[in-house]
Amino acid sequence: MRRREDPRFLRGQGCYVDDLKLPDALHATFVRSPWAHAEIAGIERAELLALPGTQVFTAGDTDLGVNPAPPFIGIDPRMFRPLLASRRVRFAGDIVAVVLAESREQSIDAAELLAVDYRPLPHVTDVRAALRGEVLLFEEMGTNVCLHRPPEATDEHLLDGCEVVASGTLTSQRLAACPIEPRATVARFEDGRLTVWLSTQTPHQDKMVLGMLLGLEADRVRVVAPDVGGGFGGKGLDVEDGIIAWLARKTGRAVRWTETRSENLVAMHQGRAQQIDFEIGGTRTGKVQALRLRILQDAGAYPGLGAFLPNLTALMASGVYAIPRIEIDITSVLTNTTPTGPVRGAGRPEATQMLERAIELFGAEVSLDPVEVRRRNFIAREAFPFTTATGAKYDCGDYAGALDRLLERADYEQLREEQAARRRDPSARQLGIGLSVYVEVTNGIDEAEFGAVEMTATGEAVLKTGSFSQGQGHETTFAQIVADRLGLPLEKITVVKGDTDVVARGTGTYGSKSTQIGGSAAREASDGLVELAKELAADELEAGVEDMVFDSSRGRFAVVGAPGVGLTWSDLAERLDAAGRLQELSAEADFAAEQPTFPFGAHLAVVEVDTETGSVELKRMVAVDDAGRIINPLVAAGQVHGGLAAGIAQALYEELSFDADGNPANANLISYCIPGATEFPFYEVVEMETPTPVNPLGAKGIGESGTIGATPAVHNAVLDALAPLGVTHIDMPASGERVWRAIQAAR
Ligand code: MCN
Repeated sequence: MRRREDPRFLRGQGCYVDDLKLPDALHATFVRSPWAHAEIAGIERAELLALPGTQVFTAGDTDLGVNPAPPFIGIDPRMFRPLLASRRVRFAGDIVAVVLAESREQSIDAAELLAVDYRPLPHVTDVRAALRGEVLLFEEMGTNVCLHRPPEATDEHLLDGCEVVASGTLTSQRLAACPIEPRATVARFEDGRLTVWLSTQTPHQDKMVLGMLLGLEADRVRVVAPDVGGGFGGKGLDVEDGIIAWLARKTGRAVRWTETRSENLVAMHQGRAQQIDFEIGGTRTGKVQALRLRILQDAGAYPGLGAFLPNLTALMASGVYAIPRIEIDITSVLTNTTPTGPVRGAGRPEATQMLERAIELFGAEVSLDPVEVRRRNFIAREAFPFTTATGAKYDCGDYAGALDRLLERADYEQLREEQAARRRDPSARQLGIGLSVYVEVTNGIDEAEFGAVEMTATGEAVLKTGSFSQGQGHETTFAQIVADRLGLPLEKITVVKGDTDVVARGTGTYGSKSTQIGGSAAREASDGLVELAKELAADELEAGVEDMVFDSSRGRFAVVGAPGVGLTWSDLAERLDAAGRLQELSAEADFAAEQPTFPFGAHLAVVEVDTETGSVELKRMVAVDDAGRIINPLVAAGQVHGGLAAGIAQALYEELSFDADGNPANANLISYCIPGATEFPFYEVVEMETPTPVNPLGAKGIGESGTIGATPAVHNAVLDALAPLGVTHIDMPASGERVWRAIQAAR
């Protein structure tokens, strides 16, 4: 089944926030700090205000306070981010003022005229240096550490008794989510009510936070998310949106803002930025017994979700392996950089990247092939449900099965033979074969989702879902779920999402949770509607409800023993509509699962490395991804493809960095190397379905799986190619100059 939404997108008929026509709207441009760390000594606005029709607002002109971090993280409120910086800026991109004008061009020109007197301060962009606390972002705190979670009980003897111990550091570099549509916001305040059109993943949560920020009751706020051109974890209510909404109320005019690509690359939260020191120990026969981790998270200038994400890394630290003893210390630290937060995978890729490197190093120490060392440590197929030493309760899995399928498809033995042949000729481009076997958590914080199904007078169904699609294809897959339960053709199902006035409640889309909870809610609401309709049909047909049967292949209600007597959905809707009772033909459900789900898979990458230049070419990418029962194989494969691209990109291309002065070094798509289709081989995707017992669909999430598995497979492949040269460590992105330098160093 092809995606129903694609013709709209492909023909340019999508409607994004920037497409909304509001002729009377003021345009906003943010004035952002060019300094990583500075005092604001003064702001001179006379020249700017000389331009007709311009207004400027600094912290002192607003009554906006701080943007609180989510309460569950446990951050000291003294570190919360002011919506507008008042006395100090803490990263290049911090907002100092916002300028309004009648056109976008005018507001950009006017913003250039604001003269801000900055007194630069010493800055720190390196997380280990920030930990030392020589430069402090909040002096009153006396530290840059915003969150520290030591192990429950430190065991100095954790690795005692291990015959072999391997150690290292995995740096998961800073990444940009890089949605093709940057952030965009329009706000209007009319008759005491705020409407905000937002490019977001989470309309209902944004409505709640906007109400809190502006002191508005819930019924005074409406959030509408029209089409959204990608989020990848990066989108949700941000400080800019709070300011735009405040300005709409203040000025009484609609206010709009669409960021530029460069603004997006310095101001939207960034992902990963984690370093993990690991020690892995076990027996000489290759059985892992203990793992000790020290996780250092760069939270950026102000702590938010980024500070929390290493908790998910810790949860997933055992991966697909049965490791009896695991000890983890988490420290999140502030630096003078863009704040961090979720980017596709959000905390879980780091765990897999570390573990799949650690298991390789351990395997090398005990002279086992990468396949064999993994096999000796897998959680066995029969062991599920399985609780890891870190407390993750895995629902179901078959890791050995995934690896077997992968190796068969890739023809592993033959690949190793080809590699050996290349190694006999040092002038040849060397072949690297990299593996990863992963498990990840979806719906990780165990949420509920809302769904309602209503019948129209013509017998068509409308699903209102609290999930939100930024490109995942819910208009197709959620409609399939409803069509299947109601026995209606897909064309008769409409999926409505993203408007908080129309959809009663919701949590949105992230953590690959939509299908398992939003899809299950859609299913339960559909089933509820069928039960209701049975009663209504029984009334109409003057039969007992116990005698009604529903034929889900045709969407028809009939009386037992009298198959000729029956009503289709449209018959029933027509009758109820005529009686003014159509609204009775609707049902809703809130679906909460008992626990998260744990999709898993195995990936294999083949790279060719030119050992003279360091150039790396990815030749093959084979992927087995098991997300339980699949609703739509084509959509799921598309999700895997996108995920693989993102995962490969981290291994080989993408990195956000800061120069010695704390300037962002990658504020455009020339220097931030997001790859395109030409950089990727054809993917070889192998299907595998292990339905989960956790929800009625048997579905787990698939939106991030490809990303999580691919990065370590490709990273391992590059190191595998370089192994004969003595290279044992290389940071990502592992290609080009970095590979060349590693080779030189080893020589
Ligand atoms: N699906 C399926 N069978 C399953 C699981 C999923 O057919 N067993 C289908 C779903 O019905 C849905 C799609 O695959 O159409 C993804 O579903 P799911 O895994 O439930 O993930 P979500 O819908 O919750 O999407 C979130 C996930 C995340 S966290 C990021 S980040 C990400 C991703 O999806 N961002 C994306 N994929 C993206 N794809 C696009 N195009 N744009 C983004 O911003």
